Amino acid sequence: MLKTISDKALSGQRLTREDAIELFHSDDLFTIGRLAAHVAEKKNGKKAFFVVNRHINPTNICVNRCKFCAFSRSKGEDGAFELTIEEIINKLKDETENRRIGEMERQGNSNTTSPIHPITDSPNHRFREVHIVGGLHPDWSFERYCAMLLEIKKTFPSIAIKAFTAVEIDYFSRISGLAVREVLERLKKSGLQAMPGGGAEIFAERVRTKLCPEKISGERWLEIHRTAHLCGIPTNATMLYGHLESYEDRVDHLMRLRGLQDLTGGFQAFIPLAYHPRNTDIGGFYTSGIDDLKTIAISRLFLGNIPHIKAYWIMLGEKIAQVSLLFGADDLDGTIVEEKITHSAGAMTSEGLTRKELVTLIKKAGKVPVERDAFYNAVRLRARKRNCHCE
Ligand code: V47
Ligand code: SF4
Repeated sequence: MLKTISDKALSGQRLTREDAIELFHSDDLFTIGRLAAHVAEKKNGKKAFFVVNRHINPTNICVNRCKFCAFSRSKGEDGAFELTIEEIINKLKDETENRRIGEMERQGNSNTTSPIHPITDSPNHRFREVHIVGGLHPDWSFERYCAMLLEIKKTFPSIAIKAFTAVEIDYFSRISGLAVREVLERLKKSGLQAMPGGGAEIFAERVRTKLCPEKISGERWLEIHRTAHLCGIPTNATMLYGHLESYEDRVDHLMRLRGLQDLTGGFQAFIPLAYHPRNTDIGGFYTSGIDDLKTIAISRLFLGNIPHIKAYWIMLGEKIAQVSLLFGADDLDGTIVEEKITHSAGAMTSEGLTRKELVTLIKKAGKVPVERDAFYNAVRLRARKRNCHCE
């Protein structure tokens, strides 16, 4: 039944809108998965990427209050929080110290007051990336965000800063009176090196207005990513699925991303985000494992021009994320450390994984773990064990 689509995928031809809709309606998960795995292997071989990173949410106070978001609060509401720049720096310092100490202990040196041994300060055990996203705070100035990045970069020059969704960039433009391009240039000067893919949700207007009436439109989201790419800032793209959208809406979303990527080539990875229903205004259900795997696989098949498909283990669960590596995904994201957005909405995963746990998940899927930086460069290519680029 999927013969024509299979032939296209195997010969490297682009799938059409109709092909993708047919795949979403198909029950033949194994065929779809096998095709996606074939395409993924052609792109990235047996490699599966991961990153030693940390998520930071500077505040959950947000003027948008999207209907699917259980993380945000209004100012003064119970559970609202705001981090100072010093608190953000301390969170990063704590983790850096913990990693160093943990490594010393593994080497039988638990004297934490001794100077840092060069091996314990090895690239393997340092954060490569900090991922910063938060609410649209009604009182914070754009200067405060720039100061935050400057301080992080000054304190941790080797950690790449991936920060702020297009929704935040649009907000910075409005509160500062600067054009989006100027906002991005200022942030870049302050240390911004990449942007995450959040805020895309689902572009289709009919659904978007129900999900997040206050949020920027899909067109604006795409325009901001286009500008970021033109400024030399690589970005990711996401799609929130499993709520009110139809398969047609999902395919429309993928088509618009593929179209922009044709123009700029600036997307590094696509990340399907599985909707979590707890404590949200729209309620609904968790996604199924079948839908998760199918969505990953179809994304791989459809988005031939985006290099990486990320299986975000926080939302998929460790086990489905691991299986996704056999269904077209080639990246598990990272150690994360502290995750608040999905956990506010009922995520059942832990808030972080260790580097070793990520390596084990990948190896047990029969893939070769590759620790990467924020730009998909392997951080360490020297293989101590056969088939592994990261130990
Ligand atoms: O923008 C909010 C989503 C996003 C819910 O680019 C929800 O590398 C599920 O974008 N159920 C933030 N999802 C997360 C995100 C992300 C995560 C990891 C890596 C990257 C990357 C980006 O989470 C939000 C929104 O789309 N979200 N509420 C919810 N109830
Ligand atoms: Fe605010 Fe983002 Fe939550 Fe929407 S999803 S309410 S913009 S924090």
